[in-house]
Amino acid sequence: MRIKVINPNTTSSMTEVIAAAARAVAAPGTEIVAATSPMGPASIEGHYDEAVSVIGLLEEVRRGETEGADGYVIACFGDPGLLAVREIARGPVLGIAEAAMHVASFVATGFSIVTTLGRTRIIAEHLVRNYGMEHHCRRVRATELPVLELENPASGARRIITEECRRALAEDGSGAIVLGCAGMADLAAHIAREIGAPVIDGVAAAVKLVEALVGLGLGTSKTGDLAWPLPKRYTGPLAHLEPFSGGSGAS
Ligand code: 5HY
Repeated sequence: MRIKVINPNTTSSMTEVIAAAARAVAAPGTEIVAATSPMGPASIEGHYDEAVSVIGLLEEVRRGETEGADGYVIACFGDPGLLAVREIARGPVLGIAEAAMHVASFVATGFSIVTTLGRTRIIAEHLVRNYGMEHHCRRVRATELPVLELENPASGARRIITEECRRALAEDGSGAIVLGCAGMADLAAHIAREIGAPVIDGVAAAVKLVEALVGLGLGTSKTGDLAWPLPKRYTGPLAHLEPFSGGSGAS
């Protein structure tokens, strides 16, 4: 099977971290196609960044539909454009936040999310409610680390995130940690060893869940709100994103 893992920001070095985490858990026979959004923000750290990032993401999914992708992973913790992507995809589509929260709820009654900037905390809190995870998510914590500082060795990111995870276990009554950024994908194993509790990276979790869904022969339902977008005229610089009248969003 072929799983397309898309980084909705435009920072290719971050896509490399994401791709390595995805390939590390992919089953034999699963091909990981990693893609960086061709346009938009270098990092996603708020509602505006998220909104603009969706266009590049949709471009990559439309391309994936012509490349025979069997499933998709949206590798950004805000799960930007999740439902829009599901409308134009045949195969299953998972956001890393959704995947990580569900996996965490399988291994602990309560989990904490440790994310980057405080201003993005609300985005994670909205997703907790959207996914019905209020009974499991004990707290969303921020480290005030900008997304792109995660890959800067001088930022102390690994130490700062590890200490915040340790505090979460001690103070939130949580039994597991969900890492709140795709750029943290390479830290999960180290932090789990350090704090002695499950640490869930959403990229890895989403890859395994997409594999499971494809293995079950399941794709995105085309009955109801996730049916193909209705054909209509699109104008201006986004005219090429016009829904394809034959059904799929792929032209
Ligand atoms: C992410 N931003 O996973 C989110 C994390 C965040 O560019 N990739 C980003 O801080 O919301």
